Amino acid sequence: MEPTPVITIGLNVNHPHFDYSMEELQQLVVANHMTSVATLTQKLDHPDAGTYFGKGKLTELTDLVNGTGATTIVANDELSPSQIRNIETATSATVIDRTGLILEIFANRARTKEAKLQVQLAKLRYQLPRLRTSASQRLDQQAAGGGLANRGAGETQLELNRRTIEHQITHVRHELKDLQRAYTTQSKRRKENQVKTVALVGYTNAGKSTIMNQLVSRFGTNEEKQVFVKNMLFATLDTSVRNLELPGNKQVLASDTVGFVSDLPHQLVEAFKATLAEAADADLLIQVVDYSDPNQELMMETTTNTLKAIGVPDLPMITVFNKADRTGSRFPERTGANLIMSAQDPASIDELVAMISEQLFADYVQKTYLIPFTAGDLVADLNQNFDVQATAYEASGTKLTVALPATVAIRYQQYEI
Ligand SMILES: Nc1nc2c(ncn2[C@@H]2O[C@H](COP(=O)(O)OP(=O)(O)OP(=O)(O)O)[C@@H](O)[C@H]2O)c(=O)[nH]1
Ligand SMILES: [Mg+2]
Repeated sequence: MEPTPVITIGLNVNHPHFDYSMEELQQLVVANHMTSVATLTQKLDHPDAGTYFGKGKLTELTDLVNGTGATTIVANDELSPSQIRNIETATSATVIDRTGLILEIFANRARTKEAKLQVQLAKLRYQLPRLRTSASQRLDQQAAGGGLANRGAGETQLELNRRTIEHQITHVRHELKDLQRAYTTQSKRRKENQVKTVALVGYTNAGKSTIMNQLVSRFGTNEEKQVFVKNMLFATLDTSVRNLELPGNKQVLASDTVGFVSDLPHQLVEAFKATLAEAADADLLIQVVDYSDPNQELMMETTTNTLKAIGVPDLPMITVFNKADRTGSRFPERTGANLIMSAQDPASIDELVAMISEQLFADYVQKTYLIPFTAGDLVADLNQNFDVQATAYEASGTKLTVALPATVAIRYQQYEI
C-alpha cells in the first residue's frame, strides 16, 4: 500500500529547536505510513486561538491542499478541537495533530495486551476533552425543529458519550492494574534472587534493540529470542527482558525499552511509566545515543527529561555513543562511563560488556572456602550462581575459590579459609 500523502504544518512560537522538531515530525509521519508532500510553517508570537495559523497562512494552506491534492494535514503541535474543526472547514482536508499522530503510531504498533491497553487508555484520555456532538447528531436536532429542548437533547448525548468514555477508562485502568500486579511480583522475585538488571534506554532509533540482539546472540541463555529492529521511529513499544550470562558466570537481566521522542504527549507519559517500570527498577541504565545524528545533544536532553517525567530515579548510567561506524571516529573508545561504539562491531560489544560487568559487580569479592562433604548442596549452589575459579577435593571437603557479592559472602563466612 502506498503511503498517504500529507501536508505537514508547524508554528514557530519562539521554539528554540523548531527545525529539529519539524524534522522529527517528518519521521513521525513516515512511521505512520504517510509521506509529506509539502510543508508550511509560520513564525508567530502565539498560535491563533481559532485557526492556529494566521488568516493569510490559512489561505496559503488551502491553496496548497488544492495544488497537491493531499487530503490530510499534520500539525506539529497539539491543537484544540476548535482549531482542528476550523482548519478542516477552511481547507476541506482532515487534520491530525502531533499527539493524535503519535497515538496512531502506538496504536498500530502495540502487540502485547499491556501495550494495547496502555495505548487505548491514552487514546481515551485524548478523546475525553475533545468530545463534541457529531455532525449527524446536530442534523438530527435541526431536523427536529431546533429550540431549547433539542439543545438539551444534544447535551444529553454528549454527556452520555462522556460517561461511556469515563467508564471505559475505569475498566482499562483495572485491567492494567491486574497485569501490573503480576509484573511487580515477578520483579520482586528477581530482587530477592539478587539478579542484577540493566535497562537500555534512549531516543527512538538510536540502536537499543540492535545492541540487545548482539548481547543476546553472544551471551543469551536458553536460546533467548531476538527482538525486533527496524530503521524507523518507535520500532519497539514493549519492554522485553532477556537473561544474559556474562563472562565469569555473571547473571544479568537486560531489558530493551520503548524509545523516546520530544514533546511526548502527556497522555502517553503514564503509559511509558508502566512500560518503563523495568528501567526504574534497574541497577544500571545504558543510555544509547545515535552518535551519527547531528541532533544527538537534543536527543540526550529529551531522554533525560523523559526519564525524569516518568519518575525514573537517578541510577548509575553508562552512555553509549552508537553508530560510530558512520562517523569516522575511532571505536570502541571509552572515557569514564562513556563509550563510543558500533553495535555491528564485536569488539565494541566486548567493551560494553566489560563496562557493565565492572559497574554491576563492583561489590564482588574473591573468597576461598572449604565446604564439608555434608554440606554438598552449597557447592552446587555456588557453582550454579557464581564464578567458581578453582575447585579442589580435600580430605575434609571441597575447596572452592569463587567471586561473589560481598553481601552473599557473609552467608558462607563460616567456611572461609
Ligand atoms: N550503521 C549502524 N547502524 C545501526 C547501529 N545500531 C543500530 N543501527 C541501525 O539503526 C536502526 C535502528 O535500530 P534499532 O535497534 O531498531 O533502534 P532502537 O533504539 O531500538 O529504536 P526504537 O525501538 O524505535 O526506539 C536500524 O536500522 C539498525 O540497523 C550501528 O551501530 N551502526
Ligand atoms: Mg527498539
